[in-house]
Amino acid sequence: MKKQWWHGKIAYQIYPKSFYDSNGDGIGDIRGIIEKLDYLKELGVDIVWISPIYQSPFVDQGYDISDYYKIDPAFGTMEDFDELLKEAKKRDMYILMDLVINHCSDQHEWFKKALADPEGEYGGYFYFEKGKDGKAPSNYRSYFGGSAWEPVSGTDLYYLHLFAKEQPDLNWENKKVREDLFNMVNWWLDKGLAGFRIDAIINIKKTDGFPDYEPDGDDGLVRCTRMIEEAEGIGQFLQELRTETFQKHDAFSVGEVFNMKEGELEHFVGDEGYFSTMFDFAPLETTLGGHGWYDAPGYDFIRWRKAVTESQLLCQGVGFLANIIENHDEPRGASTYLPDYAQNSDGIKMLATASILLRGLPFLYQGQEIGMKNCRMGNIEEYDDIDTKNQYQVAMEAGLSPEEAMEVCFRHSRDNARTPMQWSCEENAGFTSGMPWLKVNPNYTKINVEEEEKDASSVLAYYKELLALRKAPDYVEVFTYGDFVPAYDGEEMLFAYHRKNENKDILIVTNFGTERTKFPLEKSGKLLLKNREDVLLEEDGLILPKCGAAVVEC
Ligand code: TEU
Ligand code: CA
Repeated sequence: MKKQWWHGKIAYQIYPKSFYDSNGDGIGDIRGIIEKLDYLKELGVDIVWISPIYQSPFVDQGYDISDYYKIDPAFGTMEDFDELLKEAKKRDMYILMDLVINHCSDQHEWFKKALADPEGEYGGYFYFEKGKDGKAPSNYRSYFGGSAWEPVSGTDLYYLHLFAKEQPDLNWENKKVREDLFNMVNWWLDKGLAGFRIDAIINIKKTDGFPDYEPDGDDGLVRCTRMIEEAEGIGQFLQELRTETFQKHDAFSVGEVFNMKEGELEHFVGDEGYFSTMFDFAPLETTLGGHGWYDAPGYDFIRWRKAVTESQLLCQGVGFLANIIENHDEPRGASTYLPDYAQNSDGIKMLATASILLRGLPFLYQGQEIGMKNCRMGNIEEYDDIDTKNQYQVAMEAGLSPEEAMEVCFRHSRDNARTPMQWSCEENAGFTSGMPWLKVNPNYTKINVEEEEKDASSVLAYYKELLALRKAPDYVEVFTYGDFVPAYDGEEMLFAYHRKNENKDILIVTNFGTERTKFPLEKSGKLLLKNREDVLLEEDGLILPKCGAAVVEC
């Protein structure tokens, strides 16, 4: 495998609106990020991905961009951003932005011009289609509910939006669109950006003719991914994106890729792949329901372990996946990927050990390092997220009571990850001196950075040790390039694996069960890290209590 500058590094996602507010308006901002760079550096972070900070009407929290060349004033100015780049560089840190190019905002000037003249030049930037028998051109349901086609008043046309109606899809078949987007990407890379996280990218290739499919719900619609899955030829677009932009700058790119076709992994993340890496969503997919959040299966350790293991084995020798336990679209990992009895600080450290040492690029999400959890809201109005409001409705229509629908949101809402970062015991968790834009999780008095910095046995302290171990000069090679080899396969509640190369063999063992158990060791070893005092390495075996985790050099 070709060595790259980002191999062996640790990445961290910032959701800027909720990270740190420097001026008391209740909204996190760029200067807030600058103030916390030292905190991130000390944690062990090298690469920082910032969710969208471009000019936006915030229908979907910045994933609806109205000007790709401007910073939204809520976050600061371009000068602030340039300073962020400079300050990051000083600390040998790299900044990634979010590249949202499947769609833009309906307030983007391209779309305004397109609406004014759908037959004109800018009409060709989007998908305008004639309706069929007074109905939409096809029966797709958008990701956020309802038809993916919005009528254009005064015409017989509709425009396509796979997400909200305020997020019209850009027409990638139009060479002019691609050129404009590539120029924009290069403009940012020229500024000194290290790369991008690439949003919802699988959606850029549509199936010709927008055929109808068999409905999959009572609304007569079918999820729009049905059409995306049929589309052929996305590779050409992605290859062009890579050669015209990232490759020229040796930039890092991480794709948000759902619904990839089987057998395409190498094209996506191989040495000559479209992206440096892409997120591994296989664990997440074990938690998704068929019709919505309301029919999602509960957490199942065996299913989760199988998904992680299969992904690891699949990408071995092909490339690297980016490993996560949460992001801004998912509930908190500490509330999702742990059995109830393990939702405590030992369990959180155990999950951290299991996931951070996997083969691939670790991406932490803000607050994960202190063990932030899902946040209970009082009623649906307290949620901000467009998807949560939709899923609440979907749950109610499926016959759930309001209380049950709220419980579904508590388990799955994207706002679980978007509540303000918990910095201290002060009011509003020290996130802002003003009114936070979204509720602060009341557990901030116990779970916060300041307290955990004082406590050597905190989740935060453990994350620091874990990241330092992964990057330690003696071990970075094996943790980066070493193979993933499953261990203790027969043990029902254990997740264990080796990371191995010619020189080293590191065994990672985590006990998700309730029993204190002794496991035989083939070779003698040295304990590099443990999450509890009562994790013991003896001559002939390793003793792991419930929620125990150990890293052993064999
Ligand atoms: O998400 C893309 C995506 O596929 C989502 O539908 C995801 O499955 C959903 O959030 C689950 O509830 C990206 C961004 O990460 C997300 O925040 C944006 O809302 C979306 O694109 C549109 O830009
Ligand atoms: Ca602010």
